[in-house]
Amino acid sequence: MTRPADTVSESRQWDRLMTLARLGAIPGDGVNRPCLSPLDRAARRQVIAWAREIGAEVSIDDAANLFIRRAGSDPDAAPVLTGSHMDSQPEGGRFDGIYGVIAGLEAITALHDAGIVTRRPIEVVAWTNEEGGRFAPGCMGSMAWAGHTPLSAWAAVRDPAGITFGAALAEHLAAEADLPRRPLGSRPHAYLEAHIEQGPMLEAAGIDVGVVTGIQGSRWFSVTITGASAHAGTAPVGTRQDPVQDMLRAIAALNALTADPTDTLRFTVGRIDVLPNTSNTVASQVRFSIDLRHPDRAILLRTGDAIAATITAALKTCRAEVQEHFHAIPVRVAPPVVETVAAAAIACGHRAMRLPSGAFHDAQFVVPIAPTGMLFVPSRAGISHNPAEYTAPAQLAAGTRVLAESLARLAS
Ligand code: HGY
Ligand code: MN
Ligand code: MN
Repeated sequence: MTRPADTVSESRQWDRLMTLARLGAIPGDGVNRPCLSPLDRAARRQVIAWAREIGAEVSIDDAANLFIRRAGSDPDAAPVLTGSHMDSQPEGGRFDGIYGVIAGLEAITALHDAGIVTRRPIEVVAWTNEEGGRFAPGCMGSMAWAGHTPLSAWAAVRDPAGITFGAALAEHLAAEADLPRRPLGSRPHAYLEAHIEQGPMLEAAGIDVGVVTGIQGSRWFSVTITGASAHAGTAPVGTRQDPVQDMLRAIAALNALTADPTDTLRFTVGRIDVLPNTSNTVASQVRFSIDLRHPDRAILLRTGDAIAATITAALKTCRAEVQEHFHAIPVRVAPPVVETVAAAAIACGHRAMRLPSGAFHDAQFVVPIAPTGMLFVPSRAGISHNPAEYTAPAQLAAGTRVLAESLARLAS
């Protein structure tokens, strides 16, 4: 009897990933494909075309989450959901997110080719704006779908060009008005997301498939420090209200707050905007981002809740405003899905290891809705959010074979 894994095609999957990598290609084999952009829509149209080749139904919801549904023998059964995201970081790689969507498509294509009809329908989802690179925060599509945060909460969020999320979403939904619309939110039987590890553990262990046991928590803050612009030549340093200098004091204090000899806590300032951003004017205002992560909820809460006071105490001449705009608590992955993936890996003849996820994922927001799991494939040198991100075709195919086997088990 043909097993789902037998008809997974390494070359078809690789060719599809490379076709999509050309939509937003940047030097160094990277990709810049912002969410809700014309490039994002072109990539979605290509995936829709591939989906329709096997008779899958396509639909979108009010958050523009894209769903590809392969029918099961019981149309009323709750579907098994898989997928990931198609948007990338501004200097992203060819595999972050898109691998999970293409792997899900490859898995249902393999089932189609094998003539296997599962009892439950299987749906492949492409979540809107997982990265948060264009519109912060990330995971807007999955948070709206899960009822975690209403879409309206982000309508006024602006991208670097000043376009609001609300306007970009409206434009996108108009461009995809030909696609059937489905209600926002559903209750799948289970959710399983395939993703690159974005870390070094699988490669270091020489193992091809990771069974994710948990996803650490992430909190994003936006800090605005306001001073007073002044002439760089005439304003005495002693009388300045210079937000750049106070930002340095604040970041030094935050480094002390987040210092961790075990190197478990993650504190990152990745974005700094200076106004008016000219060399001969003392800045009037500085805005910077904070990305804080930890697997332990208590530590994440305690450290994150101390950020505002730490900044205020560090400032000398300016005032600060701190806003939290992303709060993803650490989650453990459901044992039934973990066990299914571990058993599927054995059935496919692949060694698997259990490991936590340092990156956040849409799966984090599906956890309260349905039994949720993730499987990882290795990242070369652990590199991600970087054009050099790479996973070999055979490793991607190994992950997809385990995904196909897992989905078939969950859907039967
Ligand atoms: O930032 C993250 O953890 C994810 O890769 N977007
Ligand atoms: Mn990702
Ligand atoms: Mn990412």
